[in-house]
Amino acid sequence: MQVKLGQSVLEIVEGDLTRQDTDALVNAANPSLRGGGGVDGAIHRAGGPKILEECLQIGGCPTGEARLTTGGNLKARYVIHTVGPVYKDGSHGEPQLLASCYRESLKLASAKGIKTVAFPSISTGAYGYPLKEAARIALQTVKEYLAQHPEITLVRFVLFEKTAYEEYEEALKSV
Ligand code: AR6
Repeated sequence: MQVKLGQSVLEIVEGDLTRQDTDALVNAANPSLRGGGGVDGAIHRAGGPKILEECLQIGGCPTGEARLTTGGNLKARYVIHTVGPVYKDGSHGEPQLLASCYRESLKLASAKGIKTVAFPSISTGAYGYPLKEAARIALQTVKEYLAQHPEITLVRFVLFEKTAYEEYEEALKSV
């Protein structure tokens, strides 16, 4: 499913993030930037040791912020590592921090001349963010950014599971 927002495209697909051919992939990392499971593990496995080397040089990333490395062996030239919030009950700044992940990732992309970006569903795996709410925040935040930043021509959400795709589809209809 795809929507046109001004000159940019916002789309959702079901699939594996690591296989995308966008200029950049966004990683759902943790503050250490030392790798982990889920998307993070998949990106480091597919991208090879160069990405971890660069991450260790950077040294870490606070929740809600983003850092850039090259894409190693991935098709994507860059990986933008962002750290989503661990979900407690929604009243510990989680919505603001999650929105910040998407915004800060796109700001890095704009600054680096990256035009096409693929995101996973940040925080909805190991970090436990409820999918419906996370989907709404993700799509709303990206939509607002694209309205102001036509230099980003494509944002693609790559959902690993059918249930996640369906939640994003519902959310995309309403944002
Ligand atoms: N492509 C697209 N989506 C994927 C893939 C993939 N290859 N693999 C998993 N997902 P998670 P988080 C989905 O746990 O919740 C790591 O250990 C998955 O189904 O990867 O932000 C980090 O190091 C889920 O919907 O990220 C951190 O410690 C979504 O991606 C922690 O997990 C996010 O799940 C971050 O947790």
